Amino acid sequence: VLTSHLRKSPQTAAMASEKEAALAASPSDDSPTIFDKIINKQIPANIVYEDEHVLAFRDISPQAPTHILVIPKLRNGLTGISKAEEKHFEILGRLLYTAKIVAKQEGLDDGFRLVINDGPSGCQSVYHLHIHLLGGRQMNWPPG
Ligand code: TR5
Repeated sequence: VLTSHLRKSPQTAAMASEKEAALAASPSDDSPTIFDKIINKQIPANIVYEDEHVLAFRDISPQAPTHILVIPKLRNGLTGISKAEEKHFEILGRLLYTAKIVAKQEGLDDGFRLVINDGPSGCQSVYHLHIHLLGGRQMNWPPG
């Protein structure tokens, strides 16, 4: 009874587990991630866009009606945006441009949000650079 008011709503619980996953992930780890298995088609994903350089697929735990991850096929040291160097200029441009193409493909004509989480404080849980494309609902500001 005492704790009933402290029970987590499904949304709060999801946020907590995402944060837990982020804090459990190791930022310095350069080993393969789950995204390599998606790129190599070793595990299934709902792919919405693919070309030679970029892959976009639906997030397994969507935080909006449309929630897609846009990733480079070749990580090339880009475990996160904080690791970006000049050699990544081209792929960074491709990722942003692809996010726009996919937003259009998804019919997000009224607006959308792109997010890059970085490091534990940024709530990053997978250390292979990815842009979150979120849309299909009204976003709020500031983000949590
Ligand atoms: O927290 P950050 O910004 O690192 O984002 C990682 C995202 O990857 C989260 O939104 C997860 O929900 C998502 N994710 C994690 C897995 C996964 C996925 N999206 C699609 N398919 C997935 N598989 C098969 N396995 C995951 N562990």
